[in-house]
Amino acid sequence: MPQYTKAIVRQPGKNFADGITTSNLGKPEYEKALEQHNAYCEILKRCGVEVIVLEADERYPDGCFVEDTAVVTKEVAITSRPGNPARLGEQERLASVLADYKLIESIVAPGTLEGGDIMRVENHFYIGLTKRTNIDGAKQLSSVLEKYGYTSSTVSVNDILHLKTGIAYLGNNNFIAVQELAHIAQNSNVIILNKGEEYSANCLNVNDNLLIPKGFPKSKQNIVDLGYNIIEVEMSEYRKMDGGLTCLSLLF
Ligand code: CIR
Repeated sequence: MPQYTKAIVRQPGKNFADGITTSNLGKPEYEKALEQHNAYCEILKRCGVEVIVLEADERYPDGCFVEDTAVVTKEVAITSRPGNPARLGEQERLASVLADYKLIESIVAPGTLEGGDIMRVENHFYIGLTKRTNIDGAKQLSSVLEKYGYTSSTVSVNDILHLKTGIAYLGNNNFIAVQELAHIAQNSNVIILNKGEEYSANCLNVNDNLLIPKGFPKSKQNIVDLGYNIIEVEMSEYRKMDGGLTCLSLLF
């Protein structure tokens, strides 16, 4: 797994609850979201990462989900072009921060792409084709990645927001996935999620610590059994807005 030294995060704004959601879990509470965001940043620091915190931008209620705005490798940051019009523009601030650290390439119209659809497995990138990421966006990303020596392939994702809403690569050839996406990992070891625990597909390996959302005991046990060092993270307010652990940071 890549070892990370930095993370960019953006705080939720007071209008966080006005973002896009399909979850039916009720309105998130701003103060609680902020608390959970601070705790998330502290956990990243504990994992050895310097955290660059951007202030909220109230033009974008979903702006804390920074993962969707770029794909970052050792050599390059490819800024995305969000597929939901309400999020278009979020990538600009992130591009200006990333430019201090990386070469910048960009996805351009008519391509759309959100970082939540991109799953890196060693030097290969799976690109989920969803309502947010189209074929044009996938092709653009693929050709930039190829320039830097990475391979990629597309996967169709139906009825799930982003590819990584339903699958995560844990490292060491282990995946966790909802049943519908388990085929992606057919030559690997896959933990297939129990009904009701689907949200825990979105896990995050940070420098060999495995961050998992709090409240999913079966997934937790299955991951512990694989020998990972687990850190449970309270995500209740972000879950209400369809966001998971990976969405809250851009790691590099
Ligand atoms: C959205 O619908 O765009 C946000 N409410 C949630 C984005 C979550 N991001 C992610 O899964 N990478």
